[in-house]
Amino acid sequence: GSNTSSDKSSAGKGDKQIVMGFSQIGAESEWRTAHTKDIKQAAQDAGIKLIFSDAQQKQENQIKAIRSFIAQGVDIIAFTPIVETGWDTVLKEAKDAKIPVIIVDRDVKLNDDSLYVAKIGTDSVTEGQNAFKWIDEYMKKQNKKPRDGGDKFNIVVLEGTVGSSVAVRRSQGFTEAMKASPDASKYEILASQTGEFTRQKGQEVMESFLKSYGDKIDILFAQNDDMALGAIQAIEAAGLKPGKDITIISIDGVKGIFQAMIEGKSNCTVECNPLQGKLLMETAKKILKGEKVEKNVFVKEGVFPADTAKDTLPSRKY
Ligand code: GZL
Repeated sequence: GSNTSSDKSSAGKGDKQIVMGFSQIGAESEWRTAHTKDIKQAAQDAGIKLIFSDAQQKQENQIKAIRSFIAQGVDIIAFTPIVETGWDTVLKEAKDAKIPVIIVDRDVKLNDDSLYVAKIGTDSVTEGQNAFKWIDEYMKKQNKKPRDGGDKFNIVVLEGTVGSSVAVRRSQGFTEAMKASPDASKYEILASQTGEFTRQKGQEVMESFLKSYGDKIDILFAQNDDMALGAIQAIEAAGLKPGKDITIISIDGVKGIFQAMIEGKSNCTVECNPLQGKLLMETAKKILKGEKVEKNVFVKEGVFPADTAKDTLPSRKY
C-alpha cells in the first residue's frame, strides 16, 4: 500500500537545498584567505547555499552574524571562533531555534558542550610542540652557539590573536615541549607578544624586540607564517641575516614561507591545514540527515624544514 506516514525530515532535507550560515574571522593572513577560499569552493561542490559573513576580526560581528543566520532560519550554522570565550548565549539561541552548529578551525570554551554538534579543527598544541622539537634538533645539528656568548639560546615569540585557542595552545605546546626537553636549561624566552597573526604587526613587534634585545636573539618562534614574513623584513632592516643570525620557525605552511625558506630566510614551517571545507560540508549533510557524527575531528598536518621547501612548493595547495 501507499506510504501513509510521509517522512518529512528526509523528504524535506532530501530535495531542498541546504542553507549554511558561515561566520569567518576575517582575512588577516594567507592561511585565512586559503581557508575561506576552500570553504566557498566546498560549499559549491556540495550544492550547499553558503551565506558567508566576514567579521573583520571582531567577535561582536560574529555574534551579530550568527543571530542573523538564526533570524533567516538557515538549516545549519558554522563559524571559526576568533577567541575561545563569550559564545554561550548566542549558541543557546541557535540551539533554542533548533539550528545545529559546527565549530571550525579554532576552539571554544563553553559551559555546555551540547551547544555545538561537531568541531573540525587543527591541533594547535601539537603544532606548538612540533615547533620546539624541530628547533631543539636544529640547534644541535647545526652546532649553533648563543649569539651573546652566554650559555642559553634566547627566544622571542610572536603570538597569535590574544585569547584565541590557537595562540593559547601553540604557546602551551611550545613551552611544554621545552620543559620536557633534556636541553630545557639551554633555552630562555626573552619576550612573547601578540603580532595578531598579521605581517604588518609581526614586523612592528619584531622591530621592538630587535631594539630591546638585538644582539641577544637567537631564535624567533612566530605562531604563524605571516608574522614570520613581517619579522624577516624587520630583521633585514636591522642589518641581520634571517635564517642565519636568527633561526626562524613558524606555523601554517603557506606558500609565502616556502618561498622565504628557498631564499634561505626562514628555517622551518609546521603545517596547519586550512583545507577543511570538504569535511565541513560532508559533516553538515550527515547532521541534517540525522546521522551520528564525531564530536571532534582534526585535519592532518606535517612539518616542513627549509631543505624540503624547493621540492614541496610546487605541490602546495595554499
Ligand atoms: C590556525 C588558524 C590561524 C592561522 C593563522 O588554525 O586559526 O589563524 O595559524 C590564522 O594564520 O590567522
